[in-house]
Amino acid sequence: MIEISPNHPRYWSLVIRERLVKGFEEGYVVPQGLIAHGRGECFDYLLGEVTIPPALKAIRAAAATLLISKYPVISVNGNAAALVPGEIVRLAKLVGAKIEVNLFHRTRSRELKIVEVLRSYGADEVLGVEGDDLTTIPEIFSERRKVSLRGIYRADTVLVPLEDGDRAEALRKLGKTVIAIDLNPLSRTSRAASITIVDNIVRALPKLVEEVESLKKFNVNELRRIVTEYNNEEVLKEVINYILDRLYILSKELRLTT
Ligand code: PTJ
Repeated sequence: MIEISPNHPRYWSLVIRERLVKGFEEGYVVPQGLIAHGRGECFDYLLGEVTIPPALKAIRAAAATLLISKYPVISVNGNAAALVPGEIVRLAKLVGAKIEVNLFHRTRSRELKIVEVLRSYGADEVLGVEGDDLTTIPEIFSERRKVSLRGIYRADTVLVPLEDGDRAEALRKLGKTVIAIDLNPLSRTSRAASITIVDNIVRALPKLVEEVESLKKFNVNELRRIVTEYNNEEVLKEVINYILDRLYILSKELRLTT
């Protein structure tokens, strides 16, 4: 790992990259995960690298959904394990969710390393690893189809940070509520999910934890109302309009520095 000065104008962005590179060097982030992060960074630039108001709406709906779910599961891949392991464990404990490793590029060695990372942050149990009772969801056309009978298979709500497309659609078809975190508001995952948080996972997960903590005092009817009033299509349109407005303003203000 390189030493990054906190005075560097892109300090946080570089720190986040280093977390992924460390995960890659330790063998649980795939090279494709580094490419996926680059795509995410590009969208994050368009958002201004902040959590925008439509994302806050989605975070609130996601928190309420997790609190009223009977069997929530948090799905974890290599990038999520590298970027937000502590927040995943904290959120799981707060809402009583199971944590399941579910990989697109599945290998036994990666699974075990991700379990080890999550355990080092306090996870008691991590599902989805070979040896656990796994089954297959035939509607999913990738290694992600292997899921735990005590996890994603049984879940009423699945949180899927950093997806790759077909799974969100398949999980919806199976009647599950899908909460996605994806910086790309145009992705298939974003459009297929029940609730899409268009934000960087490193900002979204701590905010989701905070929101769960503050909504915990709400009763079930109040939480249900937050969920029913939420409209994902509208929120995705708001995100796109936010980006359009921002680009329009930037196009007027742009000055080249010398
Ligand atoms: O660990 P594995 O084997 O399960 O593989 C994980 C990757 C990420 C390689 C796999 O899921 C994949 O190929 O994903 P995609 O199809 O590249 O999709 C990743 C999505 O996440 C893209 O829409 C990115 O814009 C978005 N993204 C990338 N980094 C972040 C992000 N969204 C939120 N926060 C990020 N930090």
